[in-house]
Amino acid sequence: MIGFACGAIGVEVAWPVMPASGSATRQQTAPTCDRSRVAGRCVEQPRLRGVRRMMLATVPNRYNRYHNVHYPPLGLLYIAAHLRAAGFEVQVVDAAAQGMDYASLCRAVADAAPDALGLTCTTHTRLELVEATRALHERLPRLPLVVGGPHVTFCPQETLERTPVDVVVMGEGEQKMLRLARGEAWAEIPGIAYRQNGRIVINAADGSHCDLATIAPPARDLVDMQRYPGYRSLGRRNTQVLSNRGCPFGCIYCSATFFWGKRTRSVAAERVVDEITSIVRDYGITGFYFYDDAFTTDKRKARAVCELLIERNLRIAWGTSTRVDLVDRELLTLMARAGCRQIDFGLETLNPAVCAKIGTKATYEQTQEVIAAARQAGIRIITLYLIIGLPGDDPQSLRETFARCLSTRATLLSTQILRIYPGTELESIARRNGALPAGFGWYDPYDLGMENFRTVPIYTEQPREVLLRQYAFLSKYVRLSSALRQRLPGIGVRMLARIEPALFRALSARRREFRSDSRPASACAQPRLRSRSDGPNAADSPSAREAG
Ligand code: B12
Ligand code: SF4
Repeated sequence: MIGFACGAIGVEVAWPVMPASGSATRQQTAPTCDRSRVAGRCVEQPRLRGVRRMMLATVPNRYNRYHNVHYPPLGLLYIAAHLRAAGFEVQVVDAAAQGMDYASLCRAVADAAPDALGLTCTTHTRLELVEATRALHERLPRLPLVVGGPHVTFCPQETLERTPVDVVVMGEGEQKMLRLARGEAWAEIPGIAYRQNGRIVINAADGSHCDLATIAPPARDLVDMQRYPGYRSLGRRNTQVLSNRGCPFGCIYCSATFFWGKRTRSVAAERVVDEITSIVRDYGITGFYFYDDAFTTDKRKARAVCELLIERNLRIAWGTSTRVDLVDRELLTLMARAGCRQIDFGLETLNPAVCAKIGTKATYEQTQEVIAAARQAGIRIITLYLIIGLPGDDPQSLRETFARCLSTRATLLSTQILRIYPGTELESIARRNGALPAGFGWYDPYDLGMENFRTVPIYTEQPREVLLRQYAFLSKYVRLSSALRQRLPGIGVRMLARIEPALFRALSARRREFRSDSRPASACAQPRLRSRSDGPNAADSPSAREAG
C-alpha cells in the first residue's frame, strides 16, 4: 500500500456550513467545498460538512472501445450500500454504461444536487476522469469531488495535481467514504489524500480492512440491472458476484496484492449464496460470474459456496477465474456440480524462467491435467489467458507457449499485450529500464493509437513493431482456433488438440516476428507514446489493431 505520509500542517480549508434545502437551488445552498478559498483561511481541519445526499458515478467513456459496461459498477454499489446502511441518501449514475458525455453527466449531477460526488476510476478511464472532473468543476465549482479506485490509489499526488478532485481515497472505499460523509476531519482518516492550503497531504493507510463478514451486499437496486447483460459465453444473462478480496501472489504486472492486501479475506459462504439467491429472486438472473481475483485462493470457502449452491438447488450457471495451481480434480468436480460452466485460467506463459520472473507457477503438465479434469467434470468453457511481451520472454518461447496451449483441450485462448499499471512491480521495472519514457506521468494525454486499451502503456523488451506483429498474428490465430473449439464436440476438440500444435508451429515458423534475431540484444525499446493530437492510429501498424 502507499507507504508515505505527509502530516497535516498549519493552515486549513474552511467549508461554509449551509442548511440543506430543496432540489432545484440546492447546489447553491448545499454544503460545499470551495477550492477558491483554500489560500489563507485558517479555521479548522478540512472535512466535508452536512453531507446527507451522496451521488456516486462512473466517468463517461471516451477513449476505450472495450469498457466496463457489461456489469454494474460493483465498487460503487458496495460503497452505496454501506452509506445507505448508515442513513445517507445515495444515488448511483453509471455514466459509462448509460453512454453519457461530460455535459450530460454535469446535467445529471446538477439536477440531483448531491452534497458530494464520488467518482470511480481505473487506469483505462483516467483521462476521462481528468476531463469529467474539469467539466464538473467548471459547472459546479462548489461541489466536493471524491475519487477512488485501482488507478488513483497508486498515484494520489498526480491525481490531485492534475484534476480538481478534493479527496483521493486509496484502497478499499467503504469505510473511508463513510468517514468522509460523516464529516470526520480529513487529517484523521487513514488512506486518503487531499489538498490543504496549496499543499498535498497523503495520509498513510493504517492496514485496516473492511470486515467482509458484516459488509452489506452491493446496492444493485440503485442501478437499472436490465442495462447489464453480462458476457455471452455463459449462454444466459449473467451478473457478477464477489466472494473474496486480497491476493497473496503479487504477480509483477498486477496491483491486487498491494490494493487489497496479501491475505485473502472471504465473504462467508452463506452470505455469498444468500446474495445469489436474492439476485435470482429479485431480477430473475440465473447466470453468475465470480469476479474475485481468484475464486479458489481460499479453497475451503470455494468448497463451502459450492456445497451451499448444491443444497439450495438454484439452477444457476456460473463462471469464474483462477489459476491452474489453485484447483484440483475434487474441487473442479464439486464446482461443476454446483453449476460452474466456465472457468478462466490466468496462465500468462508456460516458460518456467518467465514464470519465475513474473510470479506465476503453472507448468505444462499441470495445465493439461487441470483442463482434462475440468472437462471430465463437465465444465464446458475453459479459457487460457496468455500475455505477450512478458519480461524475459522471447519469440521462441512465446511460440512454444502457444503451441503447448493449443495441445490442451482448452475451449478458448485469449491473448493480450502486457500493459503497465500503476502500483505494480512492472511499473518500477519499466521506469528503470526505459520501457516507460523518462518523466512519464499517468495523466499525460497518451494515445498508443490502438483500437483497444489505447491509453494504457505497453511493456516490451522487443521492438514495438515486432511485438505488435506477434500480437496481430497470435490474436487472429487464437480467435479462429477458439471459434472452432467452441463449436466442436469434446472428441473434436481432442482431435484438434493433437494436430493444431504442428500446424501452428509450421505457420508461425515462417513469420519474421518469431525469428530469434527479431529480439535486440539490448533491453527495452521505448513505446512511442504520443499525444492524442497526433491523430488516430498514426503509430500503429495497420495489421496490429488490438481486438480485445
Ligand atoms: C470485474 C472486473 C472487470 C470486468 C468489469 C465489470 C465491472 N463493471 O466492474 C471486466 C471483465 C469488463 C474487466 C475488464 C478489464 N479489467 Co478488470 N477487473 C474486474 C475485477 C476482477 C473486479 C472489479 C470489482 O468489481 N471489484 C470489486 C470492487 C469492490 O472493487 P473496486 O471496484 O475496486 O472498488 C473498491 C475500491 O477501488 C474503492 N473505490 C472504487 N471506486 C471508488 C469511488 C469512490 C468515490 C471511493 C471513495 C472509493 C472507490 O472502493 C471500492 C470498495 O472497496 C477487478 C479486480 C478486483 N478484484 O477489483 C479487475 C480490475 C479492475 N481490472 C483490471 C484490468 C486491467 C482489466 C482489463 C484490462 C483486463 C483485460 N486485460 O482485459 C479490462 C479493462 C477494461 C476497461 N477498459 O476498463 C485491473 C485495473 C487496473 C487499473 N489500474 O486500472 C483490475 C483492478 C485487476 C487488477 N488487479 O489488475 N474487469
Ligand atoms: S494476477 Fe491474479 S494471482 Fe496474480 S497478483 Fe493479480 S490477482 Fe493475484
